[in-house]
Amino acid sequence: MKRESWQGNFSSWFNKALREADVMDTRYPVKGLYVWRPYGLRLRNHILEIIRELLEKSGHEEVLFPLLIPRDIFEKEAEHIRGFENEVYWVTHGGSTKLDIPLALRPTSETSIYPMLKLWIRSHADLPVKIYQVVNIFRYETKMTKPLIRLREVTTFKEAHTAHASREEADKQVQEGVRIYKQFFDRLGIPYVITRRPPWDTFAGAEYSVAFDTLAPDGRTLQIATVHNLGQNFSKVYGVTYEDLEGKHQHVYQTCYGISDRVIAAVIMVHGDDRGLCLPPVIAPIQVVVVPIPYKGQEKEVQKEAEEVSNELKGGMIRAHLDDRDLRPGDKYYRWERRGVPVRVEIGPNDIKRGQVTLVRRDTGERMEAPRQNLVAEVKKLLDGIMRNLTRRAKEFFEERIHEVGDTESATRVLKEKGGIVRIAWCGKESCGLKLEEETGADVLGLEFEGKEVAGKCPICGKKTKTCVLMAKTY
Ligand code: P5A
Ligand code: ZN
Repeated sequence: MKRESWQGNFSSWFNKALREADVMDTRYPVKGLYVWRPYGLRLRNHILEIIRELLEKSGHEEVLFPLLIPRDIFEKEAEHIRGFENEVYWVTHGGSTKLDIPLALRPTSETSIYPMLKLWIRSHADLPVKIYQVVNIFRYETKMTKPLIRLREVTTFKEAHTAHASREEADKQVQEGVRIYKQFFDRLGIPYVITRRPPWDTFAGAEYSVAFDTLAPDGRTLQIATVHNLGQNFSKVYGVTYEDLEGKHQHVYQTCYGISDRVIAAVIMVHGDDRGLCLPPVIAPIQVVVVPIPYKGQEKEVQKEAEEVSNELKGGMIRAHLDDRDLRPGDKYYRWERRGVPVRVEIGPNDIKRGQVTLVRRDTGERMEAPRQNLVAEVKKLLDGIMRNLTRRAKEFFEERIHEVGDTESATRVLKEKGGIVRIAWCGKESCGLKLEEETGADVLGLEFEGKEVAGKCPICGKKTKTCVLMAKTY
């Protein structure tokens, strides 16, 4: 399937794709807030199932904290509040009564969770704590808002928070967080780079931040996950301590990591094409749509066969849907294509006569005939093949857009002409990093998390260096 308009004007492609697939309604009358429609919400929930599974499997327990945070508690950690003060919505009144202490709508939950951790953690035996929640958060974003990508109400904020007895354990936890997100994005076929963010782009209150970025079709990067090492910054402020083996009170070491609706945006934009969504079978709300092609006089027979096929697929644990509405088959094809359903099964009188069905792949448009017997196994094989193809196609697109460059001029040119990500030497000095950004008009994503050492020269100061940064135009 063609990917021309997909690449040409990403913003308009994205909005149209969301609308035509009934994922979201963007007409809600508050800026930065959008409505999930049933099909979109099912897609969202399938994605959540995967991250929940990965978190539970690695020992994280789900919790649920309140939305409101009292101002005095919210404002305790100085760096954190500095990072968020311009983004917080405040509740100041209950009815017409002014509240004694204004309440913040959480922009993230460190400051609501950690005072409670203080109460929960007593001794070293209570550690580590590994919890997560899936909640909405509010951020008064001032950059242009965009459905799923830059929201003022993030509706799908999955945040994990952990507490440990030592710095080493917290460092290890960062690695586990990274591993979990790798598995998550691999399952969705989303390609990524992982970088350690530079100091000026570290999460407010963290010692360091590791981030995942993927690529939009227009060549800009989108940050889709972050993992932060908080050190003892928060535990000191909120008094989160444990008694060690010698009976001494120590502050815990903490990490937190989060993803948002942006991963849903990533699934949609990374795999889509000119006909709209093209969903990975693992998370497609409907994996197979069955469309009867009735001919005069044989409507009953065709309908019966289509019902049987649909039920058989469902019995085989495939998310099948029978579309037997009174519409022309062509209209149905169109509609299910926009919604990204991976496989369409067509059943007409000829198929019945020959003991077969016709299968059509959403990703390639290919039509094929399959024997009616063993249909479940055949369709499962096809769904696996589609998943592999989507993953391969996305990876290819991504890797073609990572460029090695030697100086800021070629960085600027390559980013302008080809988009994507450039890898460029950097001595590690903040002033050189900021200068790199200034001279290229792009952002430093950071040092590659598991990057190889190179022999290079910082293009700003000329100093020899073994490290590279990744840079890109970002969303
Ligand atoms: C980690 C979880 C945090 O808030 N606290 C708990 C830490 N990190 S973060 O980087 O600020 O956010 C985590 C991820 O959420 C996405 N994100 C957003 N998505 C949509 N709209 C927004 N306004 C928005 N802000 C952040 C990013 O993917 C980010 O990496
Ligand atoms: Zn330098």
